[in-house]
Amino acid sequence: MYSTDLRTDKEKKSADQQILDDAELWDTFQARIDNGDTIEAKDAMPEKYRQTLTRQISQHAHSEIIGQLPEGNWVTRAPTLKRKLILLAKIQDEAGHGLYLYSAAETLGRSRDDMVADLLSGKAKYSTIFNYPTPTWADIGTIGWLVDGAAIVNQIPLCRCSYGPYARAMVRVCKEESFHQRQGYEIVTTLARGSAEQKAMAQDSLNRFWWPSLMMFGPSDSASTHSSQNMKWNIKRHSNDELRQRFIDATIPQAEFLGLTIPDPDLKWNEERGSYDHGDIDWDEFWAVIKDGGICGKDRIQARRAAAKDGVWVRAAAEAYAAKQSAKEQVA
Ligand code: FAQ
Repeated sequence: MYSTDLRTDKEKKSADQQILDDAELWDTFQARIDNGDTIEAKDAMPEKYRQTLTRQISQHAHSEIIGQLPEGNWVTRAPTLKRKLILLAKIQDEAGHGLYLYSAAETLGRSRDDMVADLLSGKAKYSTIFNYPTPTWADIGTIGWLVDGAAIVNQIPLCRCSYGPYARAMVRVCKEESFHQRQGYEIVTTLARGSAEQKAMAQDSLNRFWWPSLMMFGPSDSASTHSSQNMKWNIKRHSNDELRQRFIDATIPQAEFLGLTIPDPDLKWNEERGSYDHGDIDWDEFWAVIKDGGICGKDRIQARRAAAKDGVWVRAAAEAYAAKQSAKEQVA
């Protein structure tokens, strides 16, 4: 399709040249970061900065797109017309987030087609949370409450990320995620205040999604390969464990308010730290889901491959239309 990398070929070459040759560039670049500057698409930047951002933003975009699938499972079975409309709107928002993010990543020089090809071939990562199934309606509430909740805690600091196009995309994404979180919490509240069966359904969903939601923040700091460099570059502002702890501390009172139990017997308020201590996260499960796709990984990729195939004619029509319009403009 179309690249939104805004640089001319000459500018790309000269930026690349600078990156390779100019050790001073690293110092100048770091000084700009330390000064709190925003880096824009046309600015010279170390190749590693470009690569790690392309990696993170494209994984983020893939997560938004794949993230539509667990919820899409409930569009035809939402309990009321109103719930169905809200769910459809939320899923559409996730598609929009994917598009802003692919566009932000394209400004770094990779085409959307290439990034999507990596997703469809199974090469690219996306958040492990979306490889868990959604067998009950309560899961739609829990996804909004916990998954969007975790996404907000993780993404608010990204609104101050040093790379301008990503930071700006995150501002709008976060506003929409806040609304998603509230609609999810409202569904869970309705279930928790409903019949014994409905409350049990909400509890069961919390039991299944709690630990995978904690894994959304990435591996523990000691196992995180990118954190220290990315924090130096102001891409990340906080470590994985720090954000995970923030999410846990914010979510426990919400569960208490609902009369639901967080499935962690080791949760305990730590007076000294002013924070909750929690039990061990099963990192073997996390890495296994990354490696093998867990319960739903194969289905998720299969669904995206089918959508890409079914959409060939739509993309061809859009390209033909764009070509016609541009030919018309040239004549006029
Ligand atoms: N799943 O060195 P780190 C959403 C990988 S959007 C899979 O700590 P980093 C909206 C990581 O890529 C959810 N892989 O990496 C929604 C790296 O592998 P690599 C997505 C993971 O980048 C809601 C390796 O482990 N959000 O929920 C995961 O510094 C509801 C080592 O890790 C974002 O993408 C994982 N959970 O920190 C949609 C936010 N965690 O690339 C629909 C932006 C780590 O070297 C419905 N991303 N890995 O092969 C970030 O903030 C960061 O990239 C982290 C990971 C925090 C995810």
